[in-house]
Amino acid sequence: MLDLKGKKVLVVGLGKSGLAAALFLRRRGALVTVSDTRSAEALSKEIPTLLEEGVMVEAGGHGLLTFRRQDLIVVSPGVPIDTPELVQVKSFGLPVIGELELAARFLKGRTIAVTGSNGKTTTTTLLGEILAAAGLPTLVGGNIGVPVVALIDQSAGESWSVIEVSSFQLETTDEFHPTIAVILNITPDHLDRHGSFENYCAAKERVFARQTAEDWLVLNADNAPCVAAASRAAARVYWFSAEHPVSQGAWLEQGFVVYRSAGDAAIEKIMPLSGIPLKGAHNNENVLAAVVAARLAEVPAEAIRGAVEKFHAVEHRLEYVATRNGVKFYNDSKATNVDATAKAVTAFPSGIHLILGGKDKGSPYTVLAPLLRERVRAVYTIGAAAAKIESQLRGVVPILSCKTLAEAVASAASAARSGDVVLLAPACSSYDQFENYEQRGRVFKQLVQELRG
Ligand code: UMA
Repeated sequence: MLDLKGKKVLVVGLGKSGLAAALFLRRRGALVTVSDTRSAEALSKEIPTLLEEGVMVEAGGHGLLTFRRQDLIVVSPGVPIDTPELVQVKSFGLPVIGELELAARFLKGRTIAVTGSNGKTTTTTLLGEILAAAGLPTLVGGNIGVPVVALIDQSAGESWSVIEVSSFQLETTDEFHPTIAVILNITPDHLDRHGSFENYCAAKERVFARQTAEDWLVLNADNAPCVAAASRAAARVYWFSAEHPVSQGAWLEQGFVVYRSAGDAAIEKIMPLSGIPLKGAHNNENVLAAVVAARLAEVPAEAIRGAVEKFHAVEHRLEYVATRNGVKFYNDSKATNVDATAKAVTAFPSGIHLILGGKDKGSPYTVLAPLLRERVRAVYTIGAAAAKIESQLRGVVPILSCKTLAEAVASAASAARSGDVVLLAPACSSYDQFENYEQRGRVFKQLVQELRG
C-alpha cells in the first residue's frame, strides 16, 4: 500500500474527484496541494473546506513550480494527460496517477470494473442492485458520479465494489487490477481528447492490462474492437452476445437470457427476455453483461432475475418524462456520442423528433443518416455543434436550427402529432451550454413539464 505520511502530493483539478482525493490524502497524512485552472472566486465553495483541513490551494492556473515540488501527482479524470506541466514533470520521473489508481491501492475486497462507450452507468447500477439483492456487501461508484476514493472507508475484505470506469480514468492507471473487468462495447467517442480511435481503444484496454489468469474479463462478442481485445488478455475471457450463442457467457435464446459457464455443457435459463423492463435493444446487451459478471461473482439466477425485473431506467438514460397531447417525451441526455444516439433512435420504430447538438466530440454525424431517414420526422439542433450537424445531415430529414434547448423543445412539441416521440439524445457533450449532461437532462424535463397539454 502506498505510504502517504509526510509525502508531498499535488492533486490536479478540483472537481468531485479532486476534492475527494485531496481530503483522503490529507487524512492519510500527506502534505497536499490542489491546483485548478478555475479562479479562486469560482472555487469559493471548496477553498474554505480545504484550507480548514490543511490543504493548500493554487487557483487560476497550473504553476510549473507547484508541479515540480511534489513526490506524487494525482490527476482528475477531466485533466488531459498531455497538459504541459504533467508532461514535463513526468519526464523528470515524477509519478503521476489518477484518482482511480490512488483509490485502487487502498480499496479492500473485490472489484468489478465496468467500462465501454455506452451503457456503463446502466450496467454498473444494475450490477450493484443484483449483487445487493444476493446479499453481498456491495459498493457502487466511479465515473457514475461517486469518486472511488469515497468508497475506501466503507470497503472491507468481503466487499464487492462495482465501479464505472471511463477511458479518462483508465489513462492514468498503473496497478489497477479488477477481479472482473467488463467492456460493454467500444465505438468512437472522446476523439477530441484521445486523438484517435486507436488511442481510445488502448485506453479502454487498460482495464484488463494488469489482470492475471485468476481474473475474468467479460467482452461483447458482437463488437469488433472487443473481439480484437481478447487476444491481448491474460484473464479468463467470458462473452455476451445478443446475436449468437457463446462458448462461455450469456446470450439470447428462444426468448430467454441464458448462461453457460466454462467447460459446462449445460445451459442455464436466467430469465425471460420479456422480464427486462428497459426500453431499447442495447439494454438487452447491458443485462447480458451484468448477468455474466453476476454469475462469475456466484450470484444465483433467481437473485439476478428479481433485481432485473425491478430495475428502472437510470435518470437521463432513455428516461420517460411525460406525455403531452399524445406525444411522449424521452430524456437521453447521457447520449453524449453518436453511437448512443443511434441506440436511442433504434428504441422507437418511427415518428421521432430528435434534438441533437451541444459540444462536438470529433465523430462524424453522417453515420446517423440511414436511421434518421427510417425513423425520424425532424431534427432540432442546439449548441456549438449545430452548424456541423446541419451541414453533415442536410437533405436527410428536415432540420430546424433552434440554438437553445428551450427553443428545440417548443418547436418539437408544436410539430409533433399524437403518437410521435420527442427525444433528447444529442450525440454531443453538454459543456457549451450546461454544467454537465445531468443539468441538461433536468432542464429538458423541466421544459417538458412546463408544456401545456
Ligand atoms: N481542470 C483543471 N485543469 C485542466 C482541466 C480541468 O484544473 O486541465 C479542473 C476544472 O477546472 C475543474 C476540475 O478540473 O475544476 C474538473 O475535474 P473533472 O473534469 O475530472 O471533473 P470531476 O468533477 O472530478 O468529475 C470526474 C468525471 N469527469 C470527467 O471525467 C470529465 C465524472 O464523470 C465522474 O462522475 C467524477 O469524476 C467521479 O468519478 C463525468 C463525465 O462526463 C460524468 N465522464 C465522461 C463520460 O462519462 O463520458 C468520461
